[in-house]
Amino acid sequence: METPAEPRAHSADPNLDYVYATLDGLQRSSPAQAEFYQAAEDVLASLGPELESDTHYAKHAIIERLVEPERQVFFRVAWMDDKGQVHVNKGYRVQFNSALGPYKGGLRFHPNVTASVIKFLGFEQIFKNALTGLPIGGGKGGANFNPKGRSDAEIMRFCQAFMAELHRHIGATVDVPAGDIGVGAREIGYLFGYYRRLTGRYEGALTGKGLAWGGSLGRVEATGYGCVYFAENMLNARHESLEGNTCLVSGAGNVAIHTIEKLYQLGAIPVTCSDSTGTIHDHRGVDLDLLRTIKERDRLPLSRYLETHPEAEYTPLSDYPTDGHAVWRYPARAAFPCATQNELTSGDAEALLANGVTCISEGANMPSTRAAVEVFLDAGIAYGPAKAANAGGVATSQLEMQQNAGLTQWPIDKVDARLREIMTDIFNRCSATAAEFGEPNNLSMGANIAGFRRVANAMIEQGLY
Ligand code: NDP
Ligand code: 2IT
Repeated sequence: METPAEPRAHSADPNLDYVYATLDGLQRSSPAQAEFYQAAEDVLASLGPELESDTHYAKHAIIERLVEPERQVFFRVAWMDDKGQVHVNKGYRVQFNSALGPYKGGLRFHPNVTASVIKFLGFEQIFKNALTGLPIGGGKGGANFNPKGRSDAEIMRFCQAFMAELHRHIGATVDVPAGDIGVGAREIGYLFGYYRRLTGRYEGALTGKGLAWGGSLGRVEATGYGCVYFAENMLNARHESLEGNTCLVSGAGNVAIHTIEKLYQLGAIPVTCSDSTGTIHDHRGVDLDLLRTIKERDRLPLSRYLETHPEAEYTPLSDYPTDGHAVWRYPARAAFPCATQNELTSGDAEALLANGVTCISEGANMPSTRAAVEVFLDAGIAYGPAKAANAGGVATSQLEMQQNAGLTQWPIDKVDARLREIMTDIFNRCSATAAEFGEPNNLSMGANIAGFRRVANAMIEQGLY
């Protein structure tokens, strides 16, 4: 995998000196946090034109305050497996910024979780949540726990041990976690059950809940559907559409599955999916029912797909040991990275362009390396950065919070209509902001500046805290 670009110590733009001085400071105070540094550099390096037009941000030390989480909780999670063996994992909740509302963001259970990974996700979440236009701050949490191969009873004991500490720090108007990699409906159920037991409160302290106990219709689908709605917005602005077009999707989890489902509904043909073991290419279109059986019901590796469809192509992950991933090496019109961070390198980006891709909509968080993003922006294709394109999940989580606060449940049509509306608003916000600076196609810059403005102004208006 490509490593993040080395930071530039100085730049030709004097407004970026403030930015790079902050990034240098960050590298000294938070060494060895490559993912966090990458996310911070992506946002901060876009801010030059905004800092030039509005100089009061420096006086308020907004950049320095934004990169420092308001609070970080690191805790031990000790739990017992089915054989009576005790295990210890590291638990995290980073409460990054609450200027716009209660901290909001998912929990990730994956063995590669570190403080850096949680901080990058929490930092991204601040701007993503701001872009939704809804009253939610930014946070993220998780653990370096590997759920693979664990029984339901082990997952339950782990979730209970995790919540034994987390419950002190969350609440419906304080901090509202949800799912992310390795945390789906099953885990949210165990976490919510234990939160209730510990606090005695039946309240919306988590989102992604079951439909019978406070969940919102449409939340499970929202990130994937929203990511496709965002692509549709980008293409419509270019007088194009997804209908009839071949699409590449990576991942085989919640976001990938619902991206594939919505692509089919809109008449597109998704031909790939991938997991941590390899990639499937099925030129007639991915068999969605089979994918769900293998990954959602049975939790098995994707190679099982070949047992039903031996004519599909399977490439093990190990076939791409250095720069790139098989999933990005097929002809298509649009691509939807929906697995994990830095899964799409500059080599992949070049291959996508060469194979006819003109639209990228990021379902995963920070799936493209900085070098890959440069390739997309230089080519002028429709590029929807994660913090805009995958905001439909957290936006629908906020709709769940609204329903919980009103002790009600909305019909699916209402939730889906709101989701479509929110994704269009985000697209319009990003492109209008980018247009202010003469680069209407640069949605990355538009997303970063639009998100930054909303948070920064709220921080200034609320005084020093
Ligand atoms: P899931 O756990 O449901 O699925 C994750 C998928 O990505 C799995 O197919 C998994 O493979 C694969 N994957 C995970 N880590 C790696 C890795 N290191 N290398 C290769 N493949 C990997 O998670 P989600 O679908 O919820 O999340 C996917 C992405 O979307 C993440 O970046 C997440 O942050 C982002 N996201 C999720 C939202 C949500 O609402 N769930 C909202 C916004 C963004 P395997 O099955 O082998 O483990
Ligand atoms: O990255 C994300 O936006 C999520 N994992 C969803 C967060 C949420 O609170 O719904």
